Amino acid sequence: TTKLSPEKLLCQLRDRVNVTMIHGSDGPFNTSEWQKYLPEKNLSQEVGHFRQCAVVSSAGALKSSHLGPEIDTHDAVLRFNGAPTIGFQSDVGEKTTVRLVNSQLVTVKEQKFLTDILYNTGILIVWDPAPYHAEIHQWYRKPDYNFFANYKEYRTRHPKQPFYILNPKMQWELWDILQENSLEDIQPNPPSSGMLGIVIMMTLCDEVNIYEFLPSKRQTDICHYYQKYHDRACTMGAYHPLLFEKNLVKRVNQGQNELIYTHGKVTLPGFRNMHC
Ligand code: NCC
Repeated sequence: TTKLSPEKLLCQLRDRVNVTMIHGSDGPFNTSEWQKYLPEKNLSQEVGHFRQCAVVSSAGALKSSHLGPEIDTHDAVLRFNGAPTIGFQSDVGEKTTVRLVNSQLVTVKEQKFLTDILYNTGILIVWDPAPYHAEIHQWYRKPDYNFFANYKEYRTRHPKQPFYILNPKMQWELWDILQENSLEDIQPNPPSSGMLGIVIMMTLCDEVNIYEFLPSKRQTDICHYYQKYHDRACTMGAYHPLLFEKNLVKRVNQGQNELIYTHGKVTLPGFRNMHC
């Protein structure tokens, strides 16, 4: 493999990763039953387009970062899964524009997805690990977590809150690019929510600042900024090819390297700002 320039790599991401949400016209969702639940507007019709966006990882290294005010200056902020803002504003900010959640969180009862008010702010997007390049019908019959019933229940309870299902083909289009640009064979599991969220925001924003995805000097074994749980795999990856995701993001970073160390901050261009 020859090493692509950062510009070429960014163009590959733009041109090969189709970021789309399931729409009522996509079989097997093109039934009258599903029309009641899926949002009518597509994501970019719903939100328009943003100038500067922030993606906030859930890493323990955000603790005591004091990055909250900087994060809140962005036009839109993406957060993941159950990552809270209340009680952590000074480190992670208080704005939530989009929240990307995995299907396990939506499905497993203990996670309280249906009842925790944390999820009632912003636009929700759920994704589920699909088999490698599976056809959408095949995935629909056998999702990794069967989140469809809880998706419908949430939509019934909060019909006004936009809530999308990420088209599962995106994860493997992205995975192929990760694999092609890595020297080793990477595990055949989909990218983390973090990496998916970064690419989603690149479609909506002129510029994307990512916080504590590449760890700063505050790097720690503490998994999340909001929990006491210790596990190095949270930062390095086990199931998800997290290390390879981070290497790729490092390669295309347009910000100063020093800002990775001090702020855990990386800057990527939005797709519309790229000349391929
Ligand atoms: O932990 P998680 O991820 O919710 O974190 C969101 C994203 O932040 C980045 N991250 C997180 C912690 C850390 N120390 N370093 C990081 O870089 C990663 O990019 C990560 O994707 C997920 O990706 O959906 C994940 O979800 C959790 C868990 O399901 C949810 O938090 C809901 O409880 C997974 N953990 C477990 O299943 C135990 C995690 O593997 C991946």
